[in-house]
Amino acid sequence: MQEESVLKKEDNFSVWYNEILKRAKILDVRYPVKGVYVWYPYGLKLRNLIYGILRTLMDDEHEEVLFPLLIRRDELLKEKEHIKGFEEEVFWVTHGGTTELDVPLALRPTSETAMYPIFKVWIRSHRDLPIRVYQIVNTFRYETKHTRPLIRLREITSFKEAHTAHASREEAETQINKAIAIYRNFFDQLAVPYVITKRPDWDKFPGAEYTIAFDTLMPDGRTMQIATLHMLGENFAHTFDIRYEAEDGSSRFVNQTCYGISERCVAAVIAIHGDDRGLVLPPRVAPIQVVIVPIIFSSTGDTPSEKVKEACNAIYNELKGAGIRVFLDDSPDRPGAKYYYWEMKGVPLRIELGPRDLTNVSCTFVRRDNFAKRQVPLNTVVQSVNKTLDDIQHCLHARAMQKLKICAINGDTEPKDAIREGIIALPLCDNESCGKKLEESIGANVLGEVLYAAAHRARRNACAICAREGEDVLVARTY
Ligand code: P5A
Ligand code: ZN
Repeated sequence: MQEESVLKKEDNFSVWYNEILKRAKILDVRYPVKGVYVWYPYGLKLRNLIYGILRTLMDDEHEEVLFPLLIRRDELLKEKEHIKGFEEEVFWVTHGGTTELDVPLALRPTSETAMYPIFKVWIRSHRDLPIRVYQIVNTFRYETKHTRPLIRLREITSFKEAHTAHASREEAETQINKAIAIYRNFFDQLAVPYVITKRPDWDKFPGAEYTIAFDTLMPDGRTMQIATLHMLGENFAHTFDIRYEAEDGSSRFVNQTCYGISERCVAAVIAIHGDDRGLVLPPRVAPIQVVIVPIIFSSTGDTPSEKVKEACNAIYNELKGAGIRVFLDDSPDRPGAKYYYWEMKGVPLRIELGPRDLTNVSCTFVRRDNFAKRQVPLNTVVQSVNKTLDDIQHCLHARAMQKLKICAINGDTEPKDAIREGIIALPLCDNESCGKKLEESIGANVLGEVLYAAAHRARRNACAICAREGEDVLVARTY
């Protein structure tokens, strides 16, 4: 446990982010392939707790499946719009040993073209619908923009993709709304704030009719897309000939949706809540929720030290019995070094217990989010821990929500200046050329028409570019 310098998150977020991933042992970036990384045990525990929430939410109305990693070239190329969007991003398997393959195989960049030919054979009649499946898999994208751990990967290790097929367009629309509710619930549990927008046509998913996206605001004032939902309509159904026999005997195309989340959700948790001392993890997903640090002044086995150890063990057992993820740090390091270490790891609550606490039949709670300290009687520890963890979860969420402000542009604010701070809202008509012009003039991206943004009321007003009638869109510099 060596002590390292304090990192200023505000000064240089990018340096802070990379250093935290390393110090807190989330991801090892030394793997010698560009854009692919190694999960450390602590990082993977965090990832699994986060994905456990997602899985539970998905399992409610979806069934888990597992499709192959390899996709035949001819299948991948079938949907014209889809492949136009992905052709520059596909990794190809061309050989088996030294033999060239008859049909080159793609490593899935996403699984539409792996799943839908099989949907075709699964779906016969209206009784086979709806299909609602998901999988959590690795996908590969040959990203040419600057790669970043958890954020822009060439191997996405935790791609949660859901795919649905319905008898009617209305049902597909309803499914999109249900999925939005699921994703909102998910990010709320992570205490990650977001805005929801409908992406402009030029930025929709290749092959989709329209795309809805969740974006969060990162500490450097840029937004990161953390989830997307796509209305596919009958596009892929026509390409892959996915039809069902309706009750009246007619043959109809299915309507489809798909929606996905990657380990960017882990990046968001780390980036949004962390501070100059390291990670700050929401209790809901912290691999260790409580760390107990015994305050022992001598190691000679005198009576007070023994009593302190006993009391710490008792608290440990009680908390563990109550289902709390607790760790007792009885290593020989100094308490100060332990505080420093567990703060860096983002443990939400520290319990210190020394001889003086014992005389008061109490222990000391120190919160990771605001460093508030208080004495807690030993006989109320479990309920106090539960209450404090709930409160930390809540406070982290509230604090993060406050940081996600939207600057509504009016006469007094210059978009070019405001965009440096974060997300702006301004009226735009639905003319693509106006959107593109705006993007160029301020060096930012149109996120899209506002579907949800806490504390922002969308306005109708003259388009910021052409003065025709327009409606508020959100605009930001993006990851
Ligand atoms: C939806 C699921 C799809 O691929 N097909 C199945 C649809 N959508 S998407 O927008 O292309 O990707 C879904 C989300 O994954 C994240 N993401 C990435 N994360 C890390 N590294 C990448 N290279 C990467 N590419 C996409 C984004 O959050 C995106 O919204
Ligand atoms: Zn316009």
